[in-house]
Amino acid sequence: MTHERTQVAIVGAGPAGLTLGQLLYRAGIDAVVLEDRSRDYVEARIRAGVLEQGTVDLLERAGVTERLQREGIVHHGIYLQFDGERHHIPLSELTGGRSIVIYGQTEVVKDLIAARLDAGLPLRFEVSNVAVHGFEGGEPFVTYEHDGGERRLDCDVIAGCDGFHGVCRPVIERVLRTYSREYPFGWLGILADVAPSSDELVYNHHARGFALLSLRSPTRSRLYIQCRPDEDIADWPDERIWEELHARTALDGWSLEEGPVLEKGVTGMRSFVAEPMQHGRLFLAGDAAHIVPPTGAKGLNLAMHDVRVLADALIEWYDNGRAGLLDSYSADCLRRVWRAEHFSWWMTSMLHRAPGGDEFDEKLQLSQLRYVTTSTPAATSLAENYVGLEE
Ligand code: FAS
Ligand code: PHB
Repeated sequence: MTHERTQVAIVGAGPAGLTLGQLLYRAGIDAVVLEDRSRDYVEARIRAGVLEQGTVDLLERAGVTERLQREGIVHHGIYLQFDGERHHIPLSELTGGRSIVIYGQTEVVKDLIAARLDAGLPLRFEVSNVAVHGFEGGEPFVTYEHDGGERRLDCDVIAGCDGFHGVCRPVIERVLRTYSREYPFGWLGILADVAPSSDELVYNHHARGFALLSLRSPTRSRLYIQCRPDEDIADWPDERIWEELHARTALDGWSLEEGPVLEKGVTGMRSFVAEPMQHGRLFLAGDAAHIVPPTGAKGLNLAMHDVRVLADALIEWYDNGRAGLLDSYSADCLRRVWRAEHFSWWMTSMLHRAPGGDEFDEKLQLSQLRYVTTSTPAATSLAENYVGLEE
């Protein structure tokens, strides 16, 4: 078994792990990033598309926004559509100028990987049998296999950035309290080679189910429809998907443009939080600690907030020997986690047709939608959560 030492061992090369590695590097703190999938696999995963300004600012601090500044699309509002009407929520007007940036998580990950490899920093893909040890006794280390050999990585701290299905949260299961809600529906998402048919995102409430019109670039659309969580994508030929999208987004005087479907998939939906997000020298960040339904566009942005808090805490610890921010890491993250959990649940409940829901449910949803689109205080509440609450 080969031995190696670093300051911070980062498990997972998703946006959380990669951004943490970059922030630590720029602060002169060594880290090793371990990823069990291949680079191609990680870079091909299509996930989030909406970046809060805080996320863009953090990526700027990480030094990886050269392409984002060129290709990112700034949006100042979204639409809510229901009862045959499309209403604009002027996000920037309601939040003193804050906006969102449309830039795929896939692109964020590609930029972070390129930056790390260009700097010659350790990022190991296709590792296996990762296990974390010693984090309760102050001498943490990670064991794993790579290139056919067994490895041991000694460190001061382990950052569990390995997502919902990773290995870091399970090892502290006994000290965790978890909170979760499974939703009786999921999203079927497509990436289509066609210009978006609307200038900003459109969240559609419809009797047949929710639909979302989003985008990835001026020539590439990202669209979703609510579906059963166990939907078999093989049952959804492109024609059926477009038919459902037309039905759920129809609006007088407007039409949805179709195009070649480049990618399609079904993702389930859950709300989940594990408390606390730290134990000894193990710190959980991102989806390893919490999951939100994507309706509020919070998952990626929440992961980035965790990583900012953790990076600042580690820098304080290494530079000044003070552990205060590390000790309060979990509490400092969970305030924002629960705000995002509530907002994501609220957006999801307002816009999706729950199987078995009745007319009373629908009337409540329509009342909420009408209130949010006609009351400035109500619209402001949605807007400030959507663009990301200021620290
Ligand atoms: P990730 O899951 O992104 O990264 C964890 C990394 O750890 C992965 O690369 C994984 O391969 C690796 N890993 C796992 N186990 C490991 C092990 N044992 N050893 C080493 N590495 C290991 N959010 C939005 O805001 N909007 C959306 O539309 C949206 N859509 C989504 C669709 C899907 C299908 C999914 C699953 C999530 C979606 N999300 C969305 C949420 C998503 O963007 C996450 O919030 C974001 O990826 C969180 O980043 P990380 O915490 O880095 O976790
Ligand atoms: C996306 O573009 O993938 C997207 C946008 C907004 C959401 C969820 C997903 O709420």
